[in-house]
Amino acid sequence: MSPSPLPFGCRLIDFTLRGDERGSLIALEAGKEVPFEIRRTYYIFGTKEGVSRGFHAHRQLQQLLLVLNGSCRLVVDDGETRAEVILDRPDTGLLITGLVWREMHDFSHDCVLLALADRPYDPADYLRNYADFTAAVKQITA
Ligand code: T46
Repeated sequence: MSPSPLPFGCRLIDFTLRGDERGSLIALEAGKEVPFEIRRTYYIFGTKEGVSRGFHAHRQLQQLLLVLNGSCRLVVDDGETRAEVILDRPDTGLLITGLVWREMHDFSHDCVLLALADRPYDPADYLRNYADFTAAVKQITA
């Protein structure tokens, strides 16, 4: 987990592990563990060694990211604070809301990264250029 302060709009959420003698189960419900209505889910797996992903921010999208298996390193950045978060256990998720630049690195070969999102896919919601991202941050903080 990240020992440094997280950017504005980012929060780590610990999920309740419902384990018994058979193994483990985690339940995620909108309005409970997930603080928004879930409109979309997607997952990233089979990421090739050395490949990084992301490198964008979202104008509106809220997401909860967690690994179902394996690990990866996330870089999150609100234009002022930049932090690294290692996701390596299925009982912790990273909530990202607001204007946050995100990058994903160091995927383990067995990593399955799950995203729960509050909106359908919309390419227009992406800021794919860091300069456009910082300009958008300046606009909302002006
Ligand atoms: C994010 C990080 C964590 C779709 O058709 N529908 C979808 O819902 C998504 C997420 C992607 N796509 C298509 C668009 C691209 O042709 O799948 C392809 C790969 O998407 P992208 O390059 O955006 O993937 P990442 O890993 O760079 O970013 C993704 C999410 O797009 C993004 O919202 O926050 O994971």
